Amino acid sequence: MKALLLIDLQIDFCPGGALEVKEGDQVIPIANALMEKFELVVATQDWHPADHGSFAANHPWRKPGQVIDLHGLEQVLWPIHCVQGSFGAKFHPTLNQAGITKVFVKGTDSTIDSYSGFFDNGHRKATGLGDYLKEQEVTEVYIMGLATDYCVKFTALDAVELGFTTHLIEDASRGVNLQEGDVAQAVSDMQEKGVSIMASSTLLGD
Ligand code: VGL
Ligand code: ZN
Repeated sequence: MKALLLIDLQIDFCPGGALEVKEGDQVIPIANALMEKFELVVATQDWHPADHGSFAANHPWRKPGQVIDLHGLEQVLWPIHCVQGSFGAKFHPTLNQAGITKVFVKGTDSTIDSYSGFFDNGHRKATGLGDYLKEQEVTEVYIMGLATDYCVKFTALDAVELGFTTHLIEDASRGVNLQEGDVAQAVSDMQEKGVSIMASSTLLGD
């Protein structure tokens, strides 16, 4: 069984959002088209409490982009984004939500961030995604979404580690590029760890 994993296709990661990813909205039509090709479509949703430790605003005098130690883990600080129940945390309005079988939320613990859709950044707690995919007898995952250099990357690396044959749909993903070259580096890191890099056209047949 194959599954399509849609990573964080939320308003805050699209242009005009709180943590906007350049051209983030351009992957939404690709997601909608790809859904038609999969029996199982799973989405992740970044879903932070307002007091989340990844928000610069929750640390005295800190600014987005700075790096701190958050309970023993290196943490990049972000603008306030994807707050539970907020407008920006919603899926992009043109995403075909009816095509999504199941949603897994992440980043719900204030004390730790969660880039991967499978585990928090300390690999302390699972979101349930891994067990769910195994229950569904999934062996192969196709990953796309936002952002290539954070949540997409760490989801793909965990997928490999969990034993899934893992594909990155590169043109259906966009990155933050906090530093120039971060996206290219993320793609090569994924490839090096066994993720196959592919284009949506391979699945869509165009
Ligand atoms: C993400 C930074 C902070 C992502 C989520 O979805 O890639 N990046 N929270
Ligand atoms: Zn986040």
